[in-house]
Amino acid sequence: MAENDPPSVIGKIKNKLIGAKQEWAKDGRLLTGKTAPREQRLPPGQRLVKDWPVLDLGIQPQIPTSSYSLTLDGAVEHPVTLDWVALMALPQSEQVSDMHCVTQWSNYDNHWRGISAAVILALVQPKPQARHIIFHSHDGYTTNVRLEQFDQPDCMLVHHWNGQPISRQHGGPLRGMIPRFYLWKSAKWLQRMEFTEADGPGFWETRGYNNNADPWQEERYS
Ligand SMILES: Nc1nc2c(c(=O)[nH]1)N[C@H]1C(S)=C(S)[C@@H](COP(=O)(O)O)O[C@H]1N2
Ligand SMILES: [Mo]
Repeated sequence: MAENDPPSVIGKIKNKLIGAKQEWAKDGRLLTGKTAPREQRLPPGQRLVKDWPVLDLGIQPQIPTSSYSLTLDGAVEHPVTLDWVALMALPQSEQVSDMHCVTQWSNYDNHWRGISAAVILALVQPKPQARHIIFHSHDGYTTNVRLEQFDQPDCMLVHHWNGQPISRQHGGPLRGMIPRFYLWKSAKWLQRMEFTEADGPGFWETRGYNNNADPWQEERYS
Protein backbone atom coordinates (compact mmCIF):
# COMPACT_ATOMS: atom_id res chain seq x y z
CA MET A 1 0.00 0.00 0.00
CA ALA A 2 1.53 3.28 -1.04
CA GLU A 3 2.13 6.13 1.33
CA ASN A 4 -0.26 8.33 -0.66
CA ASP A 5 -3.29 6.03 -0.80
CA PRO A 6 -6.39 7.93 0.31
CA PRO A 7 -7.28 7.44 3.99
CA SER A 8 -10.67 6.05 3.00
CA VAL A 9 -8.92 2.84 1.97
CA ILE A 10 -7.93 1.96 5.51
CA GLY A 11 -10.27 4.17 7.46
CA LYS A 12 -9.40 6.91 9.87
CA ILE A 13 -9.62 4.77 12.99
CA LYS A 14 -7.31 2.19 11.57
CA ASN A 15 -4.89 4.94 10.57
CA LYS A 16 -4.76 5.88 14.24
CA LEU A 17 -3.87 2.30 15.20
CA ILE A 18 -1.25 2.13 12.48
CA GLY A 19 0.10 5.46 13.72
CA ALA A 20 0.37 4.06 17.25
CA LYS A 21 2.32 1.02 16.03
CA GLN A 22 4.61 3.35 14.09
CA GLU A 23 5.22 5.40 17.25
CA TRP A 24 6.16 2.18 19.06
CA ALA A 25 8.66 1.47 16.33
CA LYS A 26 10.13 4.96 16.68
CA ASP A 27 10.43 4.61 20.45
CA GLY A 28 11.92 1.13 20.19
CA ARG A 29 9.09 -0.09 22.43
CA LEU A 30 9.10 -3.79 23.35
CA LEU A 31 12.84 -4.13 22.87
CA THR A 32 14.70 -6.23 25.43
CA GLY A 33 18.05 -5.56 23.78
CA LYS A 34 18.85 -9.27 23.85
CA THR A 35 19.53 -11.76 21.12
CA ALA A 36 19.27 -15.53 21.43
CA PRO A 37 20.49 -18.56 19.54
CA ARG A 38 17.97 -20.36 17.30
CA GLU A 39 18.11 -23.36 19.64
CA GLN A 40 16.25 -21.27 22.18
CA ARG A 41 12.74 -21.91 20.95
CA LEU A 42 11.15 -18.74 22.35
CA PRO A 43 12.88 -15.67 20.86
CA PRO A 44 13.85 -12.80 23.19
CA GLY A 45 11.00 -10.57 24.37
CA GLN A 46 8.30 -13.01 23.24
CA ARG A 47 5.67 -14.72 25.38
CA LEU A 48 3.94 -17.96 24.56
CA VAL A 49 0.20 -17.86 23.85
CA LYS A 50 -2.18 -20.73 23.14
CA ASP A 51 -4.49 -18.86 20.78
CA TRP A 52 -3.90 -17.16 17.44
CA PRO A 53 -4.48 -13.40 17.66
CA VAL A 54 -5.69 -11.48 14.58
CA LEU A 55 -3.77 -8.49 13.23
CA ASP A 56 -4.56 -6.60 10.04
CA LEU A 57 -5.17 -3.16 8.57
CA GLY A 58 -8.88 -3.30 9.36
CA ILE A 59 -9.87 -4.80 6.04
CA GLN A 60 -10.49 -8.53 5.82
CA PRO A 61 -11.15 -9.24 2.15
CA GLN A 62 -13.59 -12.05 1.49
CA ILE A 63 -12.30 -14.08 -1.42
CA PRO A 64 -14.13 -17.26 -2.32
CA THR A 65 -11.83 -19.91 -3.74
CA SER A 66 -13.95 -19.84 -6.91
CA SER A 67 -12.75 -16.32 -7.70
CA TYR A 68 -9.29 -16.58 -6.13
CA SER A 69 -6.14 -16.41 -8.23
CA LEU A 70 -2.47 -15.94 -7.49
CA THR A 71 -0.05 -14.19 -9.84
CA LEU A 72 3.64 -15.07 -9.80
CA ASP A 73 5.63 -12.67 -11.93
CA GLY A 74 8.55 -10.28 -12.26
CA ALA A 75 12.08 -11.64 -12.69
CA VAL A 76 11.05 -15.24 -13.41
CA GLU A 77 11.38 -17.48 -16.45
CA HIS A 78 7.75 -18.61 -16.26
CA PRO A 79 5.32 -15.96 -15.00
CA VAL A 80 1.93 -17.48 -14.30
CA THR A 81 -1.48 -16.77 -12.79
CA LEU A 82 -2.99 -19.77 -11.05
CA ASP A 83 -6.64 -20.17 -10.13
CA TRP A 84 -7.66 -22.29 -7.13
CA VAL A 85 -7.98 -25.48 -9.16
CA ALA A 86 -4.49 -25.00 -10.60
CA LEU A 87 -3.08 -24.25 -7.14
CA MET A 88 -4.64 -27.40 -5.68
CA ALA A 89 -3.26 -29.44 -8.59
CA LEU A 90 0.28 -28.55 -7.48
CA PRO A 91 2.01 -30.92 -5.05
CA GLN A 92 0.69 -30.22 -1.54
CA SER A 93 2.69 -30.63 1.64
CA GLU A 94 2.47 -30.30 5.40
CA GLN A 95 4.64 -28.62 8.00
CA VAL A 96 4.55 -27.90 11.70
CA SER A 97 6.04 -24.57 12.74
CA ASP A 98 5.96 -21.81 15.34
CA MET A 99 4.76 -18.23 14.80
CA HIS A 100 6.35 -15.10 16.26
CA CYS A 101 4.55 -11.75 16.09
CA VAL A 102 6.37 -8.48 16.66
CA THR A 103 3.66 -7.55 19.20
CA GLN A 104 5.36 -10.16 21.40
CA TRP A 105 3.18 -13.24 21.15
CA SER A 106 4.48 -16.56 19.89
CA ASN A 107 2.61 -19.81 19.47
CA TYR A 108 3.96 -23.27 18.87
CA ASP A 109 3.24 -26.26 16.69
CA ASN A 110 0.95 -24.83 14.05
CA HIS A 111 0.09 -27.53 11.55
CA TRP A 112 0.07 -26.16 8.00
CA ARG A 113 -1.06 -27.61 4.74
CA GLY A 114 -0.23 -25.86 1.52
CA ILE A 115 2.28 -25.45 -1.24
CA SER A 116 5.96 -25.43 -0.37
CA ALA A 117 8.29 -22.64 -1.41
CA ALA A 118 10.27 -25.25 -3.34
CA VAL A 119 7.25 -26.06 -5.52
CA ILE A 120 6.56 -22.38 -6.23
CA LEU A 121 10.19 -21.67 -7.08
CA ALA A 122 10.49 -24.74 -9.32
CA LEU A 123 7.34 -23.64 -11.15
CA VAL A 124 8.34 -20.05 -11.94
CA GLN A 125 12.13 -20.43 -12.00
CA PRO A 126 13.47 -17.10 -10.71
CA LYS A 127 15.94 -15.49 -13.08
CA PRO A 128 19.56 -15.27 -11.87
CA GLN A 129 19.14 -11.56 -11.13
CA ALA A 130 16.08 -12.13 -8.88
CA ARG A 131 17.02 -11.29 -5.27
CA HIS A 132 13.78 -10.34 -3.53
CA ILE A 133 10.14 -11.26 -3.41
CA ILE A 134 7.42 -8.69 -2.82
CA PHE A 135 4.18 -10.17 -1.55
CA HIS A 136 1.09 -8.18 -2.56
CA SER A 137 -2.23 -8.78 -0.82
CA HIS A 138 -5.88 -8.16 -1.57
CA ASP A 139 -6.15 -5.55 1.21
CA GLY A 140 -3.33 -3.49 -0.33
CA TYR A 141 -0.75 -4.82 2.13
CA THR A 142 2.76 -5.58 0.89
CA THR A 143 5.80 -7.16 2.48
CA ASN A 144 9.23 -8.07 1.17
CA VAL A 145 11.67 -10.90 1.80
CA ARG A 146 14.93 -11.88 0.22
CA LEU A 147 14.61 -14.80 -2.16
CA GLU A 148 16.89 -16.94 -0.01
CA GLN A 149 14.74 -16.26 3.05
CA PHE A 150 11.75 -17.75 1.22
CA ASP A 151 13.77 -20.56 -0.35
CA GLN A 152 13.72 -22.64 2.86
CA PRO A 153 12.11 -25.98 3.70
CA ASP A 154 9.73 -24.42 6.25
CA CYS A 155 8.37 -21.68 3.94
CA MET A 156 4.99 -22.21 2.31
CA LEU A 157 1.85 -20.72 0.90
CA VAL A 158 -0.74 -22.16 3.27
CA HIS A 159 -4.47 -22.88 3.02
CA HIS A 160 -5.09 -25.14 6.04
CA TRP A 161 -4.23 -24.59 9.71
CA ASN A 162 -4.65 -27.44 12.20
CA GLY A 163 -6.85 -29.37 9.79
CA GLN A 164 -9.22 -26.52 8.89
CA PRO A 165 -9.23 -24.11 5.94
CA ILE A 166 -7.54 -20.88 7.04
CA SER A 167 -10.28 -18.48 8.08
CA ARG A 168 -10.91 -15.17 6.37
CA GLN A 169 -9.61 -13.27 9.41
CA HIS A 170 -6.29 -15.12 9.25
CA GLY A 171 -5.80 -14.49 5.55
CA GLY A 172 -7.63 -17.33 3.84
CA PRO A 173 -7.99 -18.77 1.36
CA LEU A 174 -4.21 -18.50 0.90
CA ARG A 175 -1.45 -16.71 2.81
CA GLY A 176 2.30 -16.79 3.02
CA MET A 177 4.01 -18.53 5.94
CA ILE A 178 7.64 -17.68 6.64
CA PRO A 179 7.95 -19.02 10.18
CA ARG A 180 11.49 -17.94 11.07
CA PHE A 181 10.73 -14.23 10.67
CA TYR A 182 8.26 -11.98 12.46
CA LEU A 183 4.75 -12.67 11.26
CA TRP A 184 4.35 -9.38 9.40
CA LYS A 185 6.48 -11.05 6.68
CA SER A 186 3.69 -13.62 6.17
CA ALA A 187 1.18 -11.93 3.87
CA LYS A 188 -2.50 -12.73 4.34
CA TRP A 189 -4.98 -12.85 1.38
CA LEU A 190 -2.10 -13.29 -1.00
CA GLN A 191 -2.68 -11.90 -4.48
CA ARG A 192 0.71 -11.70 -6.11
CA MET A 193 4.34 -12.64 -5.58
CA GLU A 194 6.58 -10.29 -7.48
CA PHE A 195 10.19 -11.38 -7.97
CA THR A 196 12.54 -8.43 -8.19
CA GLU A 197 16.14 -7.46 -8.59
CA ALA A 198 15.85 -4.44 -6.28
CA ASP A 199 14.45 -4.61 -2.77
CA GLY A 200 11.01 -3.08 -2.20
CA PRO A 201 10.23 -2.48 1.47
CA GLY A 202 6.56 -3.12 2.18
CA PHE A 203 3.81 -1.64 4.33
CA TRP A 204 5.45 -2.05 7.75
CA GLU A 205 9.01 -1.96 6.46
CA THR A 206 8.35 1.63 5.30
CA ARG A 207 6.78 2.47 8.68
CA GLY A 208 9.69 1.76 10.97
CA TYR A 209 9.72 -2.05 11.08
CA ASN A 210 12.95 -3.89 10.39
CA ASN A 211 13.59 -4.97 6.80
CA ASN A 212 15.07 -8.31 7.90
CA ALA A 213 12.81 -9.20 10.88
CA ASP A 214 14.71 -12.05 12.56
CA PRO A 215 13.05 -12.67 15.98
CA TRP A 216 16.21 -14.21 17.51
CA GLN A 217 18.12 -11.04 16.63
CA GLU A 218 15.15 -9.05 17.91
CA GLU A 219 14.97 -7.18 14.61
CA ARG A 220 11.65 -5.55 15.43
CA TYR A 221 12.36 -2.05 14.23
CA SER A 222 14.70 -0.39 11.79
N1 LIG B 1 -2.55 -8.89 3.80
C1 LIG B 1 -2.09 -8.66 5.04
N2 LIG B 1 -1.19 -9.49 5.55
C2 LIG B 1 -0.70 -9.29 6.78
C3 LIG B 1 -1.11 -8.18 7.55
C4 LIG B 1 -2.06 -7.30 6.98
O1 LIG B 1 -2.49 -6.30 7.59
N3 LIG B 1 -2.54 -7.59 5.72
N4 LIG B 1 -0.60 -7.97 8.80
C5 LIG B 1 0.67 -8.62 9.10
C6 LIG B 1 0.95 -8.59 10.51
S1 LIG B 1 1.51 -7.11 11.16
C7 LIG B 1 0.83 -9.70 11.29
S2 LIG B 1 1.34 -9.69 12.90
C8 LIG B 1 0.25 -10.95 10.74
C9 LIG B 1 -0.93 -11.35 11.55
O2 LIG B 1 -1.50 -12.56 11.08
P1 LIG B 1 -2.74 -13.11 11.86
O3 LIG B 1 -3.80 -12.02 11.92
O4 LIG B 1 -3.22 -14.29 11.12
O5 LIG B 1 -2.25 -13.44 13.25
O6 LIG B 1 -0.15 -10.82 9.40
C10 LIG B 1 0.69 -10.07 8.61
N5 LIG B 1 0.20 -10.16 7.26
MO1 LIG C 1 2.18 -7.52 13.31
